[in-house]
Formats: sequence, C-alpha cells, structure tokens
Amino acid sequence: MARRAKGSDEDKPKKKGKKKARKRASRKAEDTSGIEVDVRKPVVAVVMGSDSDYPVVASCIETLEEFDIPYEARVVSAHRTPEKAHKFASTARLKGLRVIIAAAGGAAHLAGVMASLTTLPVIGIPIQTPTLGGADSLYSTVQMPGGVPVATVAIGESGAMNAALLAAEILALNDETLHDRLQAFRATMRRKVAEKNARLRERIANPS
Ligand code: C2R
Repeated sequence: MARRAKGSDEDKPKKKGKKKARKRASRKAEDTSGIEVDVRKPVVAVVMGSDSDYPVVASCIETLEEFDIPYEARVVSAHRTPEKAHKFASTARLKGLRVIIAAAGGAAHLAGVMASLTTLPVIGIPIQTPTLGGADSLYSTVQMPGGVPVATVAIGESGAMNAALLAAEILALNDETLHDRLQAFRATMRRKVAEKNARLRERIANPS
C-alpha cells in the first residue's frame, strides 16, 4: 500500500531503498476479509459523502500512499448518517488523527460539519456534480461562517491530489522525513516543467 513520492527514488541510494521496502512490507497485514491493510495508526482521515465520490478521491488516496502517510478512508454523510458523522469528528483527535480530508458533492456540508466538531485541520474537496458542475459543492464547502475554517481545494482530481499534499505539508511541520519527500516531489515537478519547456521550444523551432 505505502509507496514513495513520485520521482524520489533516484534521489535515494539503492541500499536505503531496499531497507525501506522491507520496512514498508512489515507495515502491511491482511484483515479478516483478506484485504491488505496498513497496520500503522492512521494520521489522516479521508471521509467522503458517498462511494460515488471515490473516482475523484482516489487521487488523494494515491498521493497519501506515495508519501507513505498512514490514513483511513470511509464513507460518512453529514446528511444521511448525522450521528456517525458527529461521533467520527468529535473523537477524531483523541484517536490520534491529525488532519481530516472531507470530500462531498452537491449540498456538500460534510467538511463543514467535520470542522464544527473538531479543532483538527479540515480540508474540503468539492466533488464535481452532473447538474451544476461542482459549483454547488464548491460554494457549500468553501463558504464557511467565520470561526469554523475549512481549507477548500479545487473541484475535481487536482483538488483531491492537492488535499493530500496540503495534509502532507501540515504533517511535515513536525516530520523531517516527510519534508524531504515533499522537497523531492517539488524537484521532480521542476524537472518535468523543464522537459515540457524543452519540448515546446523544439516544436516551435521545428514545426511539422
Ligand atoms: P450518491 O451517489 O450516494 O447518491 O451521493 C455525496 O458526496 C455525493 O457526491 C451523491 C452525492 O451526495 C453527496 N453527499 C453529501 C453529503 N452526504 C452525501 N454532500 C454530506 O453530508 O454533505
């Protein structure tokens, strides 16, 4: 389950990589249904209003895995399962969670309700909707009343990825290893932009 940040492999010596792979393997176990799970205590919770949100939320989860951040993911709805949502948010801090990421579409009150019940940082992912394109989700996630912040990311997959990166940045305030991974991720991004630039110049210089 746990993988390293994209592109960071070449920044690490081979020996260390093997050691880390062994360490990561020891963090996995099979649960009663035979599904491989991370045995570490989750520090990030990814909650979503419905499993129909998962195709977008997947890029958040993939990014958490790339950064080797222990997380838990579940469906909770402030509208459909208010008691569960209440219990989850109000006990999250005591359970050792450090950041909550909440994804929802339409009348997306999930992130706001989470934020109203905990002082943990809450990041909201507005899910695109077929009727209003996600503007409904965006407004209902971002327009929080003063006093109850929700750090709202963009609609869709980039937003979902950024939610995980923002969570990583919050956790990296007290975690140098994670900070190193974020630096490596940025370095990879810079290299990719340089490659794009070189390709563009080549196309302009040699139009077909
Ligand atoms: P279904 O596909 O289950 O009908 O859900 C979900 O996040 C999803 O995008 C449709 C949409 O309803 C959203 N939903 C919320 C909340 N609970 C579910 N916005 C909530 O509590 O905010």
